[in-house]
Amino acid sequence: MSPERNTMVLSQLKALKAQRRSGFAVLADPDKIAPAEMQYLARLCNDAGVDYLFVGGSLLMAHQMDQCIQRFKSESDIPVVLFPGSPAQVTPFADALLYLSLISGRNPDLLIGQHVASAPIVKASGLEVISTGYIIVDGGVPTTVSYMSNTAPLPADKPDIALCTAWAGELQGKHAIYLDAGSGAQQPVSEEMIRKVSNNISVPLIVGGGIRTPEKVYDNCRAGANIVVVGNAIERDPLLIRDMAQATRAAHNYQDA
Ligand code: 1GP
Repeated sequence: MSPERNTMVLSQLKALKAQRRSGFAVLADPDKIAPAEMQYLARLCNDAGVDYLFVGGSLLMAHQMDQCIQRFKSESDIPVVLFPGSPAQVTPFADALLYLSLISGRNPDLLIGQHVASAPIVKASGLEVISTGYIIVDGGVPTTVSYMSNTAPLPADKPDIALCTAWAGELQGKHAIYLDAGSGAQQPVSEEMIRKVSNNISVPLIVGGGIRTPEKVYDNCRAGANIVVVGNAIERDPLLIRDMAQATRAAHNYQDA
C-alpha cells in the first residue's frame, strides 16, 4: 500500500483548468464494444489527438473490461480513466479512477456506502484516484444512471442548484466535478449551467451526456468544460472522433466566455 500515488491525470486536468482550456474524452462501454474493436478505436483516438479514454458503464454484463483496456493500450498511450458504474469495474489495468460520489442524489450508498466496501480494492489497485463530485442533471429522458442510482436528477433549468452542489463537492475536497445529463440524454447539460459552474469553482469540470455533434462539443468547451465526454454518438459513428477532437482544439480557450 504505497502512499506514492501517481497524479498525472489530475495534474493535467488542473493545468487545463488553470489555462481555461478543454480536453476531449471518448467513453467506451465494455458492454457495447468488443475487445477486438478496441485496437481500431485506439488508432482513431491516436490519429484524432483524443486526450483520454474513459471506460465504464452502468451495467457491465459482458465482463470484458480488462481485455478492452489491454487491447486499447496495445495501440495507444492515451491515458485510460475508469468511469465506473459499480465497484466491480475497478481494474488495475487502467491509469486512473474517477472515484465518483453521487452528490446530486441522496442515496447514502452512492455517497459513501460503496466507497467503504470498495476501499480495499481501490487502495490495492495502484490506480491514480480522482475524487469526483458526480452531478446527474435532468436530460429530458429517464437515463440508465438515474434509474440505477435510484436518485432524482438535478433540474436542468436550475444552474444555481448545480453551482451550490458543485461548491459543496469542492468544499468537501473533491478533486473534480462531473456534470452528466446521462448516457443518451435527449438534452445535454446547458451551456448556461456549464458556464455558471465553471466560472465559480476552482477544480476541473467534466461534462457529458447526450452530446452528439462537434458543434455541441465546441459550445461546451467555450462555456468552460475542461473535459467533454462523448460515448453514444461515437458508438454510432466512430468517425465523429476526429471532428469532435478538432472542435475541442478549435475552441482554444474560454477566456472570453
Ligand atoms: C454518460 O457522460 C457520458 O455518462 C456520455 O454520455 O453516451 O450520451 O455521450 P453519451
